[in-house]
Amino acid sequence: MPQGPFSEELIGRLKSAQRVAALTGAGISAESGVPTFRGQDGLWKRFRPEELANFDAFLRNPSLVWEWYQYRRRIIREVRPNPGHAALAQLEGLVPDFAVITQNVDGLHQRAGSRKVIELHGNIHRNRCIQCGKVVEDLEWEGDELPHCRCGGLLRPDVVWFGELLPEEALAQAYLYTRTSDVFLTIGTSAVVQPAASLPLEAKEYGAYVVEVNIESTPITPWVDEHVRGRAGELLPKLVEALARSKREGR
Ligand code: BJW
Ligand code: ZN
Repeated sequence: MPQGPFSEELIGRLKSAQRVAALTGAGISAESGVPTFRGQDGLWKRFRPEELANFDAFLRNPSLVWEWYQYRRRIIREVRPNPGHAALAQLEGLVPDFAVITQNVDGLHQRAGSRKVIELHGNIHRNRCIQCGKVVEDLEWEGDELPHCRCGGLLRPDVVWFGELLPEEALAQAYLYTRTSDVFLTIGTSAVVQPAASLPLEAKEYGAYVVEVNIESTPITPWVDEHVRGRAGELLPKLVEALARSKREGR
């Protein structure tokens, strides 16, 4: 009989796994108070993320896009990692090789103690020059003037917008973990933004046991091995506890 919301099958597979990966999306940070992109929560001043998170929108109206990022940075600076982030940090200590592959730019996995974090969409705390590419961290900027690089180029957040390539090294690491993991968790993502959305399906093709944790169904729900419905911050600590207990009891 399953002890809690996750199957015995999953606990058994996690116990014998050599490598495990967890793909995370905005849903895992929702319980920290970071708004998600889509759904009810997803609108900022009536703009959809697709209208702001692209280079053309930035060139057309850099002030608007900067305002959106400064608004989000303020939120992220004030929130804390939640029990969902903490559980994944603990999971890293319970399996031989574990990586978080995150679409989030908020840095909350690192703040919760996860060490192997693959950031697919960059990091909101960094900026880069659109002219020379120089990376500028921890920019203290609140003024009316847009922030510029020493070379005169406009600075932009060092994140990945629609139509842009994902960072090569991060993507390579993500595919490595996707193709070699015994268990693949997909947590709090709507699974609509490519190429991240196709990683769980690719993991399955390569033989992983794929488990989705989400408060609702997504386009990949019919294809996963196990869909566990609910909040990541409530479910993931239960998963870690069940695995730790099973390891203690040597079952
Ligand atoms: C909970 C919860 C709780 C809530 N517990 N769950 C192939 C086919 C079609 C299109 C494309 C394709 N390949 C590429 C594209 C184009 C495009 C794309 O995918 N478009 C689709 C939307 C159609 N992709 C790209 O452009 C990517 N680049 C690329 O592929 O380059 C190659 C290329 C270039 C040119 C042409 C073709 C190919 C880049 C994508 C970059 C995405 N960037 C953003 C912004 C990042 C910076 C920032 O943060 O500002 O990334 S957009 C935004 O969406 C952000 C997120 O990381 C990403 C995903 O969102 P996520 O995390 O899933 O959040 P939500 O809000 O959608 O969902 C939250 C979920 O949580 C929900 O399911 C809730 O139910 C759940 N939830 N509370 C558990 N407590
Ligand atoms: Zn520059």
